Amino acid sequence: MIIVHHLNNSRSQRILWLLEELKIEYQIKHYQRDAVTNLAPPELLEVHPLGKSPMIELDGRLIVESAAIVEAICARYASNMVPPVNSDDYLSHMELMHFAEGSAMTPILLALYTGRLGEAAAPLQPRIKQQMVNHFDYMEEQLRPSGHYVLDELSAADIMMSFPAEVAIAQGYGDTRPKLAAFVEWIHGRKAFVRSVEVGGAYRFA
Ligand SMILES: N[C@@H](CCC(=O)N[C@@H](CS)C(=O)NCC(=O)O)C(=O)O
Repeated sequence: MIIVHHLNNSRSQRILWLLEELKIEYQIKHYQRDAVTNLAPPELLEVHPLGKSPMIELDGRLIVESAAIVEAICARYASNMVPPVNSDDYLSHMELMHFAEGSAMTPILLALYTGRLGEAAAPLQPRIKQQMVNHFDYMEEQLRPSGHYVLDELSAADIMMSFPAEVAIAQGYGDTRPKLAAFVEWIHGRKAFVRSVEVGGAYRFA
């Protein structure tokens, strides 16, 4: 049995999307962001010292970090969503699984936090903006003619890349990145994604 500790409007949405795609039975424990600070509620800290979402329980084992969660679910239920270990595609898979959180989210979060500093952050903004553009260009360029990352059908990398791609589109970077815009449109049109929003609660990037 899988339990998803799901924070509204968060990276946790892609875990619900994956589980809906796989039609696996699971339960959701819902957590709501604070209306003023937008931070996770203290209840998430009672689950794990990081207090972040997503987290899942897989047969009683708590797993944190989106990429580890996606890998664990795919290893158990959907090995076809990860390329064979010794293939070149597997290296591309690993690169993007790490890129999605380790690289793409860095300028996104820097922009979010420095945006609250007003003029004090002005000297940092050109570098942050340049890094966002660079990372979003790479995300555009890495999409295959089929519209997917790594494989020509839905794979674990698509699940991980969905969140930074959604942020890019929501922030207006899709106008000059048509493949990225089409990728997000494709995700949002999938029945499994629509169901994931129905069960997860309103999602501002959908
Ligand atoms: N690298 C982690 C990031 C987890 C993370 O930062 N989650 C955010 C939601 S998008 C969160 O829980 N934020 C609430 C808070 O920090 O209070 C992952 O991919 O799971």
